[in-house]
Amino acid sequence: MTNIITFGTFDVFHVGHLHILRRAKALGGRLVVGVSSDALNYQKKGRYPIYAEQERLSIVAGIKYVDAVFLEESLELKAEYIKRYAADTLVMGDDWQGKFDHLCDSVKVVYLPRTPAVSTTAVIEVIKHL
Ligand code: C2G
Repeated sequence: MTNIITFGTFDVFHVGHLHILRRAKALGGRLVVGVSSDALNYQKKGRYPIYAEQERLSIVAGIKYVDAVFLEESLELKAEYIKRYAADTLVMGDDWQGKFDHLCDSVKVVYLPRTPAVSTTAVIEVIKHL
């Protein structure tokens, strides 16, 4: 059975997030999702997420394509997470194209096209202007 792993913040969960999880699951058997911690998000984006990590973990865990979730605490720990969850395929959106190619000795790395015209930033802008 294929073990697929993917990562993301999934803050203000939207249809782009749903689509990538659906397409990741469609590649094989079991889908495990690393959800970025609040601290990692602060490091990456210079702000804390809208939804706290426990809420984002619960939302992603509730998606029918997802078999298990865990907290992603560092971008540098991908190889360890891949080993821990015995993943054979790593899926990421193509905004990360090439960024994880160095892991190709331990997993098949697949970049899927992002869903166009939907983002958390766009959602925040719409709400700001209501
Ligand atoms: N995504 C997508 N289409 C969109 C928006 C996002 O396919 N319109 C995908 C991204 O490419 C990513 C996943 O949804 O694969 C999660 O996106 P984010 O929550 O923005 O995740 P990010 O902050 O990029 O964190 O270790 C990697 C990071 O944790 C990824």
